[in-house]
Amino acid sequence: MGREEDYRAIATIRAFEERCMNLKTAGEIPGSIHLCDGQEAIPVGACRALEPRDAVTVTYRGHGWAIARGLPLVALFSELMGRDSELNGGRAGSPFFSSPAHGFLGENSIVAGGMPMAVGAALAAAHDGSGAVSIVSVGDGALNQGAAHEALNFASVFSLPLVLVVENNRYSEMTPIRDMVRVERLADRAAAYGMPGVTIDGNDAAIVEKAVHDAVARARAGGGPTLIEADTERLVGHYSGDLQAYRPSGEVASAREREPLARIRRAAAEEGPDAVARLDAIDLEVSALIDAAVKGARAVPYPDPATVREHLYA
Ligand SMILES: Cc1ncc(C[n+]2csc(CCOP(=O)(O)OP(=O)(O)O)c2C)c(N)n1
Repeated sequence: MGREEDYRAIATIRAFEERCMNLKTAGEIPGSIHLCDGQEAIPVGACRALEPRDAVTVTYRGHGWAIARGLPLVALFSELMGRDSELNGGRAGSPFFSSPAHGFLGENSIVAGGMPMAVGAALAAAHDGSGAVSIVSVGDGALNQGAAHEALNFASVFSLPLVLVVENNRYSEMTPIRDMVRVERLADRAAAYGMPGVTIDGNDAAIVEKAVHDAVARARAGGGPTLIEADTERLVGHYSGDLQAYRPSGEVASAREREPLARIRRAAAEEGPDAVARLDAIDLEVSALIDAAVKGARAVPYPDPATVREHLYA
């Protein structure tokens, strides 16, 4: 994929997320939301390395994965707005989108909760001989959960077709990862499970695509799981109400120099004004796309109150 395709895919997620924040502030999205601004190159690169039969499981910071996996923007906005969307009928909201039709097992608000689920999908794929791979994304803090240990050990022992992407944005909520972990790289932990671990630049979609492609090929061939640690930085708070007082001053400004869109723009500027103009044109197209999607979502009705007791299993 070329520079402009990367830019379009990442800019679409960025614009979606920025609009989400506006809609949240305007009261059109209920509850808190967790944005992935700055981390978009990870889902964009990863999903390019997947096939439709593969299963994707992510966290509450999963809007970017849903978009990269091809879930429709109108459905995503209307689900976020609690409307009767074609995804989960407004029941899932921001942190629990799912769409099996898109190979998207869904988001999960429980830290590391997606990992045993993804192992289950990998186990099913191995059992059925479908050749499908299960990919799961979690944050750096999630690797300290017991469920993460159990999932990785199980996947390794049974050589399951699992790819774990750890989006290392250096914070677990408001706690820096360096205060919680005594290994230099989270990828080093892979050795304890007997699986390969790699650390990559998560702000470059092509690098992510290559790493996931290699891990997927290994998994499909029966080689078992891989842990990919993708370095990145979030440009916004942990959640929509986070004032980020715990972040050193200047940290976000310096992250803005390394974020994926800024990098692509720098490369275009070196090439010349035509290349920059093409990116500007993409920005306009993306903005129109998002405007239209929000308009479409606003036209979706709210669920019928008479259905409130449907989909309950307790
Ligand atoms: C089991 C569990 N414990 C605690 C929480 C509260 N919580 C929500 S997000 C979060 C931090 C997770 O950080 P990380 O895994 O690094 O992901 P990031 O938010 O940085 O993407 C915590 C502790 C939770 N949702 N689930």
